[in-house]
Amino acid sequence: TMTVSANPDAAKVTLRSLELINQNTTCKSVLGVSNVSFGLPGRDIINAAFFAAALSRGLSAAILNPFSRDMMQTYYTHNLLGGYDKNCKEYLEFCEGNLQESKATVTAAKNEDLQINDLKTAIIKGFKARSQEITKQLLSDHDPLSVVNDYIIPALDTVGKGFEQKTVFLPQLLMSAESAGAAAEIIKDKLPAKKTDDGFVIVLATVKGDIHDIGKNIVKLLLENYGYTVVDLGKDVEPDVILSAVQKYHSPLVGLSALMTTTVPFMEQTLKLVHEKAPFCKVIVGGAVLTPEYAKAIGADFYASDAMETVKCAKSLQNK
Ligand code: B1M
Repeated sequence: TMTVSANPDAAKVTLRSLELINQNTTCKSVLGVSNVSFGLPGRDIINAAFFAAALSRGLSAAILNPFSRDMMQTYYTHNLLGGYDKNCKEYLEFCEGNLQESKATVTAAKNEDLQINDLKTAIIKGFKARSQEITKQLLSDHDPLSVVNDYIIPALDTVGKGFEQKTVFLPQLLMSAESAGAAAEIIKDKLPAKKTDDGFVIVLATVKGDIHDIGKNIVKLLLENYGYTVVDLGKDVEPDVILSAVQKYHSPLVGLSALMTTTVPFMEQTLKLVHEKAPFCKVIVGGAVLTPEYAKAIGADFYASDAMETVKCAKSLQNK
């Protein structure tokens, strides 16, 4: 490219050339980006804008200063916006200041998952396959519920705190959630559902507006392992859908899960609807956001702090 300080059309010609090469050939391109700003002040500003324009016209490779924050910012943002950066991983690492190092460091980081032997760390880092492998190992000498309580929940609590403090971002939260879900899948195989057909059907749902379902799924897992038939309505479930299921199965117990302050009102709404239209059914509530006092205040019949509490509650109700 020629410098715009000498020719106002210089950048335009280069960009148009890139566009034509990209559209009409399979040929790759390489560009010495900074020539464009020769002779002007604030060169990084011009270079970064030109680089972004060139990338969007199909530039394959660039010669640039990798220590320029503006240039690398443009590079990672382009990959992010172009959909080349899965889970926004490289962008987030760049923002944390980790990615300005050599390629060797990046490669080492990519192999990092293999060196992690602790389930909590694997979940926090969002290494799904590694989380599953470590869970399998843990289950050889740990009780499945202790894996949930001592590793999975603390890992998610750490990520949740980071999210609140803005040191962890949504794509990372999602990766951790996926890793935790994958670990729970392994536990599911260790806690197979036992079938007892006594008509005691428990309906479970995460309430309207709420998509957090890891906790509810663990509750389901344990209830089934204790022989209960569970009808799982999933997440973000409307109150009337929950009521219909309760009526359909003449269920003596419905379990509602909510994890956000914004969705607890829907829990209350569902609870009232069930009490009014299906008085034979007791309501048990749970989820990190709830306290026993709050559960009582919204009129729940039972509160469960964890999955085992739910089983205990179902047993006491069944034995009445
Ligand atoms: Co989000 N999220 N999240 N999240 N998330 C929380 C809940 C939050 C506290 C994080 C934070 O800011 N610290 C915060 C809520 C703040 C608030 O309202 N007070 C939050 C937010 C804000 C959000 C979004 C709005 C973020 C955004 O988009 N900007 C968004 C919400 C979208 C929506 O729901 N509409 C969102 C999204 C997500 C992910 C999708 C990334 C993912 C969920 C994936 C999934 O569930 N499939 C996620 C996660 C993983 C979390 C945290 C980190 C972990 C939740 C979890 O799974 N815990 C969470 C922070 C935290 O809780 N520390 C957070 C582990 C699970 C086993 O525990 O669910 O409590 P828990 O279940 C326990 C017990 O509570 C009990 O038994 C279980 C097993 O022991 N239990 C029951 C639960 N339900 C029960 C029902 C019962 C009985 C017992 O009935 C029978």
